[in-house]
Amino acid sequence: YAEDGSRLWLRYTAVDDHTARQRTINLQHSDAITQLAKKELDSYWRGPSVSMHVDRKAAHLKEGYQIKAEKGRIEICAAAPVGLLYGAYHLLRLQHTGADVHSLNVEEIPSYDIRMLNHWDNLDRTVERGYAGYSLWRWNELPGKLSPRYEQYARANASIGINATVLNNVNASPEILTLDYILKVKALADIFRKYGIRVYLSANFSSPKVLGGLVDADPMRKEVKDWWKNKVNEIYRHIPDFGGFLVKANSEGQPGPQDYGRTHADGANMLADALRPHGGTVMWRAFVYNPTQEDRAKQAFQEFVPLDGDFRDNVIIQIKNGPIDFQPREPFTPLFGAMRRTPQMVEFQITQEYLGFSNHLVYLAPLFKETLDADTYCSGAGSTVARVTDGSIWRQKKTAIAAVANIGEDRNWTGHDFAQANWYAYGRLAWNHQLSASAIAEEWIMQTFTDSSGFVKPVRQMMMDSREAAVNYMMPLGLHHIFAFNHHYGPEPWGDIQGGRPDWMPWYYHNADTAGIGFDRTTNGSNAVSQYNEPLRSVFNDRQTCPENLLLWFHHVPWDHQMKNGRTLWAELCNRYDLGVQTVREFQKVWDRLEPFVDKSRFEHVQSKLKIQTKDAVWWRDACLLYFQTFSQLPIPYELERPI
Ligand code: GCW
Repeated sequence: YAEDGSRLWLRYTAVDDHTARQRTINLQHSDAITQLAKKELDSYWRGPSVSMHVDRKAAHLKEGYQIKAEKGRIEICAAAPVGLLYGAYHLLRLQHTGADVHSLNVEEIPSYDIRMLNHWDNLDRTVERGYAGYSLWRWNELPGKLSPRYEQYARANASIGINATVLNNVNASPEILTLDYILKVKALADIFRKYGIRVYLSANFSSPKVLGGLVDADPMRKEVKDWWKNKVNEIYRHIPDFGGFLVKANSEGQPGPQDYGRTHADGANMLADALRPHGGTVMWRAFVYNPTQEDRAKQAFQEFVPLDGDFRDNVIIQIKNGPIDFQPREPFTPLFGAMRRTPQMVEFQITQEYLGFSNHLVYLAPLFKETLDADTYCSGAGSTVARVTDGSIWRQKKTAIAAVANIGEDRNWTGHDFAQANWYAYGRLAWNHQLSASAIAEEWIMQTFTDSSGFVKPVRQMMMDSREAAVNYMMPLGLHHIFAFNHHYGPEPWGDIQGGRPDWMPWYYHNADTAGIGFDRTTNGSNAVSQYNEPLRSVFNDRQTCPENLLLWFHHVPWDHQMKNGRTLWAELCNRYDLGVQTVREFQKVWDRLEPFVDKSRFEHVQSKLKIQTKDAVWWRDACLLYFQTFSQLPIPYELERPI
């Protein structure tokens, strides 16, 4: 059949009867999930016999597993059936990546309890910031007709350990909570359950008013609380393992508790109380800002830190990795580690809203790792964002991590074949945040394309270089948010004249003038540096010690400032932009040489996407440099390719 990328990284080949007779797959349980684990191994496992058992005493494994290979047999042990399923997928991954499966001694315990995808899918099947076609969820056909892709989706997620999904956009339509939709959601939940996946929903805070006809949605009023309790009970009657709610409140025009003079904690706690008897969780987002604020980067911290200790223990504050909005590079959000008595989780974005949509090859694991490994110093050195959120610094009842999905109805799920790697990498890091970006890339390539080293090595290198390349041709040295106002695809550092909102004017972020460029967030500027713990505060505050890849995030820097490599800021800016372009041109050459390793259809797909990426990189470089040059009044160095 035509290769269309639809099989993702799940390209197992079925074993023949002879192989199947050579080994057995034994179970000590017969629940649906364990049966599924057996079915996967029966169909695809070509190694020694496997026996699987659940050991309730092994509770420390959580949803993890142990795999031991001894005397020609493999044993998988887990505390729960889903651990066996994950163990089975791990074996298949090892088989596919050429590991020696005859001597294994593996223990894997997931880094986070809840490993979640957030879909920004609307009920009309458009996807906010989605670049892979319409939503997978065919609401008009549900619950009667079930697309085969629901199960394929669940299997792909289970194979990398994802166990939770929020089906609808955080800009939530209240309608999702009507009985009609609850029954549609139930149909999906029934499929996903077999794969260990729980369903969550984004809730619109005004639902009691819009759906229930109440006069308001004030979280302190009894009628409102009762409405939510009844609604939650209704959901659990149909979906007994419903996960809970994700809420975007008082942000970008969404309703919330502040509409009634209440706090985020008042709002979150009301929902948490309704969910508590059923074991449900509230993910309350910290992505809040007010367009007139002097520095948007400071606002989440300002609003949430004073509420520390006020939230119920089944509320988790969901915080974007950076303080602005999924930019190509941001420092970590200083809210991480700033609330000792409030569970926190990271929200990443897999969909490439600010990274060239599904046109640019940008491997995101290095970006994810940069945040997870960032040291907050909240409890001394080594207090990384990963450790702040995984419960190892401060205990949390449940730990979680989320990312905005890049999945749609496209045959290859994600638009760009290489964007599948970002879904994969997110899942693997949610399972184990210690894995390296490069190791994940390698296992993804081997499973998705081929294990020939002539292919794996150059492709891994290209993936590993790709995020920095995008930073270079879009926003090097700490520049941020100079995107076109509406669509966020191309450059618009000159600003959208009709846009109106001051914080959406790109010059607000880059502040270029004849003296220099960059956003002064030092103690002399917006003082956002003060939200970071020492030593970061001082390191960021001083132009000489601030990491150069964040220089213009924290400083307004003169054009003739001398960089560590001896170039002036202007020359280095030109150099970076051009380097970004040249790197993507190299990607084209690398890919062209790999034609013999790849099927025609995926080869050509990626080849044409790389053409677009190169063209866009040139566009970014030329637009930004020619615009910034009107302030710097300096020539673009002759050794670089010159804007046309
Ligand atoms: O990144 C921005 C997007 C909005 C999005 C918002 C959010 C869902 O531009 O489209 O809305 O963030 O995260 O809430």
